[in-house]
Amino acid sequence: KKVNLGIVGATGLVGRNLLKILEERNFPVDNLYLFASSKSKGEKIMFKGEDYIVEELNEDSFNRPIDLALFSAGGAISKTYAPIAKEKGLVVIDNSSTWRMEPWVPLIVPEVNPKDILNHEGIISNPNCSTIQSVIPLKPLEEAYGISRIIFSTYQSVSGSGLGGLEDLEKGKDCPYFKKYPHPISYNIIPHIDDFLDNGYTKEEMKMINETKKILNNPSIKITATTARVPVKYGHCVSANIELKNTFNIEDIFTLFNKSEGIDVLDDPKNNVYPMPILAEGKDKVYIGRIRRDFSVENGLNIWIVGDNIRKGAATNTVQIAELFIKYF
Ligand code: 11C
Repeated sequence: KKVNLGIVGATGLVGRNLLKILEERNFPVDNLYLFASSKSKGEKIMFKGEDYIVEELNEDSFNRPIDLALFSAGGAISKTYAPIAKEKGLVVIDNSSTWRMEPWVPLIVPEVNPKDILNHEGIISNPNCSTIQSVIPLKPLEEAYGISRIIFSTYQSVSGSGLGGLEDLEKGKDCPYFKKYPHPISYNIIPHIDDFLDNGYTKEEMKMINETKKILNNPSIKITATTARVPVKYGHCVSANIELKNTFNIEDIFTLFNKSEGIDVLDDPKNNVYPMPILAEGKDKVYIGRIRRDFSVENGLNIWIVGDNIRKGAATNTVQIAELFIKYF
């Protein structure tokens, strides 16, 4: 079965990776329509050896026989245009945070909760990048032992802010202005991702808390998070401190991760083997290491999780959701 596909935000960092990954995975595209803002109108983008012209997104863009639209153009565009697309009978897979926590919107990581897609009503959300890589190892732990509490601490690369973040990293620390950050990011770490809320947390921290509960379908897990931006181009790192409900042997945790979908264990400290962004860049697996018992609490476990935020954290996960859509509908 071939799909008529629209990409909204085709010229952005995630949009370009979407096209690359659709090609790599030989996604069955029939007609392809590329949309972006007026700035990119008329740009040519090659897909499977053919040039496609980028169109400016407007209210009539979906008056076409498009089956599936992949949105990655920020929250404001998704808020306005995803309902228009849905109204016209398209199914939207949305990368923004706008629709994720709506109870009627499935929030999917294909290795974790693929069947949630069966309940979709026209909009399906792709989770936040640091959430995606974190829930992949949490799912087998939740199934085997139950999880009572998680403390997330993240170290997130500048590509999470798009092309502007990558530009800011190159500006050094003495530049008078930055596109994405309130402080220099080179030679620095900024404990501030997305806007601050009245409760003292950032939106990124609340995304990790709320999205994890939704994807694991367990609102009773206690979760807290601190998220920080680090001067790395690609690849987010997450330290997860986890309290399990039941006792465990550390050897069994290794065995569990080794047989879980989407995970590669890199854990040989004597030989300096552990996951790092430079090892995850360009890959679609999530890398787990520094697996060890937290002796300070009962049934405590520490793990270090690294993933390519643009690929598995965004574009690859979106294409995998599109593949699920083909499988189930
Ligand atoms: C970052 N996690 O690294 C963000 C980017 O809600 O999809 C993705 C924001 C989102 O800045």
